[in-house]
Amino acid sequence: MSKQNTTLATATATATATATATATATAPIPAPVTVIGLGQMGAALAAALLAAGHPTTVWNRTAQKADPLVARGAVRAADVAEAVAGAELVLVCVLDYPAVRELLAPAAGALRGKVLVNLTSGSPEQARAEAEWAAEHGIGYLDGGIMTTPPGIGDSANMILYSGAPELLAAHRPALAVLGDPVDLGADAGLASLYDAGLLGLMWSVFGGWLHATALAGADGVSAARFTEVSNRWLKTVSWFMSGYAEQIDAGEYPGDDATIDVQVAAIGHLLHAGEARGVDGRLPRLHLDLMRSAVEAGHGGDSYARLIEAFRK
Ligand code: FVH
Repeated sequence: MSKQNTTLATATATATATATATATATAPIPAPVTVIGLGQMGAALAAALLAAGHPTTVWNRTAQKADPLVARGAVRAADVAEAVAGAELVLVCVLDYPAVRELLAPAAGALRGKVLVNLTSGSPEQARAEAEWAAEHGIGYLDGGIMTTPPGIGDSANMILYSGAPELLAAHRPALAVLGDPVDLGADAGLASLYDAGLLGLMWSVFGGWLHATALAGADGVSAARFTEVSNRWLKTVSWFMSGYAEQIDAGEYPGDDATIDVQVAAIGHLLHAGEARGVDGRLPRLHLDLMRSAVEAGHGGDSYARLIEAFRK
């Protein structure tokens, strides 16, 4: 080896050793976390935390649901107060908000000074009431909306929506990021539930349209898999339309310079006709037609589809 190469090799080895030592020195030690509620979702949350090396304390009303997690290293608490004592960060994921309050009210003293992250689904009003209850008891509060199912926990491609004190999310981001990509919606604790409810509505509308269209294509022998390949590409274009329409909605102006509602009323006629000819249920496209007609009757047929926001605002 030439002198120049020897020097380069030595420098590279030194840099690698330094980088490894620095990484080792700065690698955050996974913080302890408590998980209350070990249904399908709570168990997935606890499993992801354990897999990432977080000391994890668990509690569930039906105690044996903790067994598989205890076998993987979780600590089983005897009751909620003992569970809460196990960590500064406490996640709760049970059936509904009444169950959350029923569980946590007797442990309010033990929760004081800790951070409660409520990943139970509920309404914005319930979330705001829970945040108030937590504040009254000196408990830090974040409300969360999990935008995936249990198998999707631990995948950063999936969002978990948070609202409540942003500084608490910032402080506990490393642990929460283990569960999914944390999305900060701001200080109003109700927003995670509001977004969650709205996004589920969006999902059901998409599912409905996709199932209707899949039935239509299937009537002529197209497999669901083949039709869905094309549908998924189409959804990317649709999301592009949505971004443009969102700007129109925020501006309160709906120029029909791409496709007018009048044109779409005519187009939906083809969908209805194709469905009728194949015996496919037409309730969903008729609902869309109904909404479009209300805009046309109000004199907005020349506007973009985004104008229909007004039908929903009523
Ligand atoms: N599963 C999902 O895909 C969704 C994704 C989005 C978020 N949701 C919400 O998460 C909450 C829990 O859902 P889950 O799927 O874990 O539900 P289950 O498997 O049915 O587990 C329910 C747990 O709740 C406990 N529980 C129910 N009532 C009480 C109560 N009164 N006191 C104490 N615990 C209670 C139940 O305990 P046990 O029956 O095992 O004893 C389970 O731990 C939910 O808000 C979803 O909307 C999940």
